[in-house]
Amino acid sequence: MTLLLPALQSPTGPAASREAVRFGALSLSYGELAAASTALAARIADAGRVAVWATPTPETVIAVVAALRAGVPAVPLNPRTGERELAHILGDSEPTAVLAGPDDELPPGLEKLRRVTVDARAAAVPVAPAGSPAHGAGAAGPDVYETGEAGPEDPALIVYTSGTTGPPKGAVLPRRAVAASLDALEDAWGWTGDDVLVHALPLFHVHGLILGVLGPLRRGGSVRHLGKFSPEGVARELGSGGTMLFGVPTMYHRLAEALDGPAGTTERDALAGALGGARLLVSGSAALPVHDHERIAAATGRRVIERYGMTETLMNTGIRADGVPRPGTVGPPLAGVELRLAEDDGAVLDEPGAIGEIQVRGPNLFTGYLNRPDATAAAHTADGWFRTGDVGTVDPDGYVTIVGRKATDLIKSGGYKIGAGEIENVLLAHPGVREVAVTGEEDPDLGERVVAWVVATDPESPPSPQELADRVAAQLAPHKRPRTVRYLDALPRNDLGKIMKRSLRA
Ligand code: MCA
Ligand code: AMP
Repeated sequence: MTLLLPALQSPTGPAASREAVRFGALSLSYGELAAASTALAARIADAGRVAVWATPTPETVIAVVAALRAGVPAVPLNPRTGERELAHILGDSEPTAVLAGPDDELPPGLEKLRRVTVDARAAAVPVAPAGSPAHGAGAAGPDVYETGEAGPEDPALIVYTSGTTGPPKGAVLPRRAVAASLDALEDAWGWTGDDVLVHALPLFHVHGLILGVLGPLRRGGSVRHLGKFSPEGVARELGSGGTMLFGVPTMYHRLAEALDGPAGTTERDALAGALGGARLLVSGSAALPVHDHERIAAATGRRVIERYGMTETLMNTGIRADGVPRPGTVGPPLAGVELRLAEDDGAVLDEPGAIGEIQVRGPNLFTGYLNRPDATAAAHTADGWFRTGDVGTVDPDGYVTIVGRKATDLIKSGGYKIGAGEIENVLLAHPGVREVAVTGEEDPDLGERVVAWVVATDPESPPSPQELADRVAAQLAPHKRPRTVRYLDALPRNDLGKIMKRSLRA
């Protein structure tokens, strides 16, 4: 079969000494990453399925690459996942081992698993000259892993994603989808091994892990991860060799804010210069407001381009590097992706200007939700198209604009998808909460912010916003915590007793 990561197969000479990943002061060459992942692949070859404690570190890169090269499906875990969500993910995906760094403190839920320690410091040895049998270049050996054990339909990764109700579902992403989506982006963006990608995205979602790490590695290029997002970090890395920046709209909003200061301050000018000098600034995971598009273009002379994806589909559309950037749109379908609009009753819409649900088909799609044939079936039409739940229009030249989303119970905050139902379930379990409804409210920084509307058991002493936020952070994840709590005497309900969330928002 075609290799997922050919540049890591048996790199020698200059290909082996090329930088693959850099996290702060720690850098791994292709030779070092090949050697470390080959050694780790051997240790997990019989693991069945592995969990990866996906901190923003080179250890996560080694772990995921090793799993891919061994043909072992990997489940990336958000290291901040709370108790309840972690228990669900482990129970559902049943990994036999967890791959983690030497200093990671793992929560009790993971103690039952075999711990496999990944140490990037031990991997980052000087690269030996070409032909030498020692470290780096030579140590990977000839075609030891990724040699046909795993086929294109075999799962590469299982990535958990929230729905409107219930706990997150594991999207099973086959090797074929990862390869197809990354190659479509190569075509759209002229993405090559000479590119140096800069980002600060978490490594447990598609954006940061598949696009942000496997993307550069598939091309034989490099990625520099900032560890934590900051405009200074972006300026530093783009100003010293970075060619592309990937981020969520919240990050671009923060860059736009940093650029808003008066010209002439050193930091602001360094940032404007670094962004202006990049080959490609790409935003995704949520809509980037036109105002932020314009502020960045005005300050840097460079346009941010958007691409539209989803955990289940990987990338669907994108503005091409050689295309016309049009703020507010997400560009035409990528190579190999079929896209159509449909009505609620399934009727396909093809008249100009029609608004409908975006449905997609192509080699970029997942194979299904783990252990959830019901949910997998519900997400597809009878004729095999995936229902994204996003509502959009298609211009005559094929450019897609997303105008909304079918489900009101999904919130996109900071680029994270969050289900209202999962938060409501956690808050309802608090003895001080009698009733609760969770909604998303517009937020200039996060896009949407999680808001909890609470009817307290004892209105005289309701649980504090902090207490409720902490509870959600501890049970689910910090990014799901309500940022605003509003107290009510009763929730608005219709005649059938259903909570009317739209009137709450109004
Ligand atoms: C605050 N914190 C808490 C609490 N309150 N921790 C525990 N309990 C609490 N009550 C901590 C947080 O852990 C964090 O710690 C710090 O306070 C700030 O957290 P937060 O407010 O959540 O951070 P933020 O500033 O709002 O983060 C903005 C962000 C982030 C950096 C833009 O939202 C982000 O990384 N988003 C990326 C999401 C993403 O990659 N989505 C892709 C999925 P500390 O200070 O130590 O950090 S979509 C996808 O993959 C599809 C395919 C696509 O199209 O891309
Ligand atoms: P997730 O389920 O976390 O993978 O998020 C996927 C969702 O993010 C999509 O269904 C869209 O609603 C949204 N999304 C991703 N990229 C964009 C974009 N460029 N513009 C608007 N929404 C986007």
